[in-house]
Amino acid sequence: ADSTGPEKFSLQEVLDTFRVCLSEDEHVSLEHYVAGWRGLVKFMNSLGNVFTFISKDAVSKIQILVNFLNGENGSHYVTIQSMVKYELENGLVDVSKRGTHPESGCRTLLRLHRALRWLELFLERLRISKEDGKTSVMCADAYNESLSQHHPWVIRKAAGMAFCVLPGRPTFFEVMNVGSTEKVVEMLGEAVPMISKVYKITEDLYVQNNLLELP
Ligand code: 1Q0
Repeated sequence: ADSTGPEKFSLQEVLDTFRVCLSEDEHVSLEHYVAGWRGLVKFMNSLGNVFTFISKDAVSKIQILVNFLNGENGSHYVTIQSMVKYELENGLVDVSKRGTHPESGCRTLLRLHRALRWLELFLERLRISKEDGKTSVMCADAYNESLSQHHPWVIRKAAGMAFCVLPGRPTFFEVMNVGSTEKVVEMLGEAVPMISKVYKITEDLYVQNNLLELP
């Protein structure tokens, strides 16, 4: 099935994608990582038009990575580990300032990686929230603690406005399409550690290769 289609979002599906993206030896499959993001974008789009400015950027980053995957050097892009090795060894990354490789796989993935940290923090807040918890506050707190540090003022401002119109916790849980509140909470309890594992492996890889500040 086309994962960008309008069919109903299911958190379970996204969860499964992030699960299979990790191999036993802790390699992260780029194809599945990207598929996980597609699922998240689908979720965002089902929340309404206000969020398309956010999902648009994610979509274009996903597309850049898909193009590498399907390109003539696709075999080097099977895992994020092989991508990093290949791009660095072949001088395909603008390391300190933008130059001839403004859209390397490494810098593109870094943007999604930073957003994944936001997601991890947000989902954990959602998991432990009470019935009357405000998603806008959870979302903003998670953002301020992570992704916002990489965004200029204008984007922080726009993100802040988007958070204000986020639907409430009940709608949110409903769109996840998992079932009762208890079920959602249970599923989040599975999702968060998994996402955080993928995050940690990527983070370690980027630290080792000194890639956390790619322009
Ligand atoms: C549901 C509410 C979503 C709130 C998302 C928080 C992020 C808000 C800020 C995003 C602004 C994006 C505008 C563009 C930013 C770029 O400048 C920036 C840097 O890229 P570059 O090329 O200029 O260096 N791009 C990024 O930082 C990438 C940001 C991608 C954000 C994608 C967030 C999509 C998240 C969707 C998941 C929502 C699902 C929540 C619950 C799911 C339950 C399983």
